[in-house]
Amino acid sequence: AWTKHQVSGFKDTDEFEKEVVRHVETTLARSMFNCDESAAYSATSLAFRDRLILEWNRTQQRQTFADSKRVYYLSLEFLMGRALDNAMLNIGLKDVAKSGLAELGFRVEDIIEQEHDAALGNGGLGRLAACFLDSLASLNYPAWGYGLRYRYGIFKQEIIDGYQVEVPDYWLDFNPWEFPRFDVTVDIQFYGSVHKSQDESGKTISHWEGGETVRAVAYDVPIPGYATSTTNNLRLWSSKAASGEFDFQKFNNGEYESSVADQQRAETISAVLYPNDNLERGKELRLKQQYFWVAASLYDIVRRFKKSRRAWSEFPEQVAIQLNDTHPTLAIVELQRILVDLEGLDWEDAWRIVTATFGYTNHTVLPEALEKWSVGLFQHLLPRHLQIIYDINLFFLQTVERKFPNDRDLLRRVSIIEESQPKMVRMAFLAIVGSHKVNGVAELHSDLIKTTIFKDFVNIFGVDKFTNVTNGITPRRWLYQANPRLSSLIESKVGSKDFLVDLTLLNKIELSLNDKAFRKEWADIKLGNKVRLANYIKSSTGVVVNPTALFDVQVKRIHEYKRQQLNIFGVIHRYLALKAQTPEERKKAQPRVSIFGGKAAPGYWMAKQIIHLVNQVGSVVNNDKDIGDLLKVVFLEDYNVSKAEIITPASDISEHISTAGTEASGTSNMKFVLNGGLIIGTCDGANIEITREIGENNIFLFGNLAEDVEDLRHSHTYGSHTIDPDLAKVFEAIEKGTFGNPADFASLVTAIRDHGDYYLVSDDFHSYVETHALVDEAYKNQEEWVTKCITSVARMGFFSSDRCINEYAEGIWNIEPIKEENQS
Ligand code: 26Y
Repeated sequence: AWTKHQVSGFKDTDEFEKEVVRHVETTLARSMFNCDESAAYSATSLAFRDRLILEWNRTQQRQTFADSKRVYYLSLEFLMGRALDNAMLNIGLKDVAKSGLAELGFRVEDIIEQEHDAALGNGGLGRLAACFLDSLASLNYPAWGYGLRYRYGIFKQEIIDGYQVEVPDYWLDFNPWEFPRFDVTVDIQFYGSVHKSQDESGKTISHWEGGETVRAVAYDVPIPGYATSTTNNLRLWSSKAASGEFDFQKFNNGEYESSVADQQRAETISAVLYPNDNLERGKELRLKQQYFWVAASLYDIVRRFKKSRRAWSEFPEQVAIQLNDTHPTLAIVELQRILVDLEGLDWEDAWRIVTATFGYTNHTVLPEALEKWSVGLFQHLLPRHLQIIYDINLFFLQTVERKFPNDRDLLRRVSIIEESQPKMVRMAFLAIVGSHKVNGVAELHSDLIKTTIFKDFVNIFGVDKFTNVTNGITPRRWLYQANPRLSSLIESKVGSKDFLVDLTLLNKIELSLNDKAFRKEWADIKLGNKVRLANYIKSSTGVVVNPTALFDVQVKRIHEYKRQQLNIFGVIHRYLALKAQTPEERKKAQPRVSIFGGKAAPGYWMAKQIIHLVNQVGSVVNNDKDIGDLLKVVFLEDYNVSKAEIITPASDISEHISTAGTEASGTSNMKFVLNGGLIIGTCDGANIEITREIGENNIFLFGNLAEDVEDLRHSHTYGSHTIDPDLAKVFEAIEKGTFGNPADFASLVTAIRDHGDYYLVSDDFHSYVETHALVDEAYKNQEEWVTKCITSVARMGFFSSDRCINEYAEGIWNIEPIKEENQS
């Protein structure tokens, strides 16, 4: 009977308008007479949210009835960006909203602009998690994401006098996309001590007692699939004091400050996202965040499983848990604790369940990014977990010993506990031992982890435990949403929007390669996107750039291994070369705009120096009358997801130039090519597979190969290290003060000249500069260039996150889609 009361949401412009007005006047308690863009944004979002939540309910019901296996994606970062545009497009009602808003006196673009990015992540790893959620829902997989509801996401970056300044990103003022679930809470324990007792049969039982308790409260974010009613859930945990708002005892005694302090201490756990990307810092609060989130999520997952009244042995047939890097590795220990201490299972039975449940994705081989926690910190914060880790290690080392007797050095190398001073828990090793599959994120990376950092584990567990799932990106956000004009041009050639759900259909546009009108429209769209970016550059930096110049883009986190320093040294080299030319010679030069963007971790000195140098070079070059439009250099502040949606479609060439063997995959490389830009890159990460797909004529590769990096580094330290002569001239210019006080940039120069050039900037410089010369020449032949771009886009089908998620579903999770009956 209740079905006849089910709300169905709006279907047309009229109904949409009614919903918006209703939300303005009731939910927001404002009158339509003073409805500004911000209120219109809120009301529009609420109208869409209502719809989503109905779909969400039906999806959850359907998935529960189906009673099949679910996947849980555990990630400390979800870099979602804006939700409204994505929801409108995935639901298919953007046109309805556009006309409805127009009738109310608003432009849909302005309303979309009102939204604050959900920036709960640092970079690639967090954005990958967001693309995965979109694909999981779009492919109708029963899946939940679990993360932390940070009060402050990644900081906002301001550039002041050429330096990065960090400003807090408070984003929760009014967030229509989340549902607090004050009834879904879990109390999480920290500190305390462990006591043992014996049951009737003489079995030892461990009790973790005392310490302090913090309450986790669930906030749910609906995740709409594209062109499907499936709406999955992202559950984010927020921390608060477990004993209610105040300690009334203290409050009654007049100790107001201290009663409030307890509450604030609890709320600190989910207060802020750690802004380090690929750099581990070993802070207690970070470990607290990890356990808080993992324990709440597992409690939730186990609670759901228990409702089915199945035997524990069936847990892995109902539940797959994917660990996004080692950050959630404590989940392995926590599940073992639940099964052994709380549910009374035998250690071996429990461990079989645990290892069958978990999969671990590695995202980096950089030693400074591998998580390690001191045993002392563990003992203090999570005493029972430390015992369990020691037991896991003991049993693991026993099996190693049986397989490879008398190899003491092997045991030392693979031990989960590093016998250093102080002793450390190696989280990656724990993740490998506790999972049934370990995957890298691009072919080269997956090969590298097998032959370097996890080599011993391949010998111990066999090679089949290790696999590759090359990353992907969602074409919904990164083509349909970010580049609507290109998307509809492609649609006109493919004959439908089906390429948005089967990206391999892009190959159909290669048939139109010689279609004049198509090529003209293609070039026109790129120019339009460049004009839009040029306007943005003007309004945000004041620099005027010529939209017909070659746009050269490097936007990503600032890191020495990603080599923005190579890029800016290359720009300086170009500037010096232009300066040395006569005005007549300069006329032949290809005009360029070098565009940089990205955040530096607040404590990463070298990264901040790089930002400063880029800005200093910009202020010299951009004001040099000899140079004019031939070269402009801009640093776009506060690079984030919504800015990426403007920048990516406007690129002619983008830079993916990490030292070979250091970038696990990269995902922006895929976004740029999908948007009709070419790339210059090293043989690293997914660049290699992109080359294989699009053809080597369509990419500008340069530099040393991963296999030669070790020898080169060795020769820097032990041989004679000579700096590339062109790079030496760049250093000379810097040291002469061409770009301001040379002392400001001394560390960037000496890292290369005097401290071993770990990232091989000098070794790759010549090849880099030469390859950029090839880019200039190629760009001058616009017909050839457009051919390369169209051909590349046509061949990018492989890099959809849909393909990627299907590989995880089949090869690691063993889950099946659950579709609504009447959906095709
Ligand atoms: C330990 C902690 C400080 C830490 C925090 C964040 C360690 C690593 C990270 C983030 C890593 C990250 O973003 N890695 C990137 O993952 C992408 C998705 O797989 C890859 O494309 C990219 O190459 C890799 O750098």
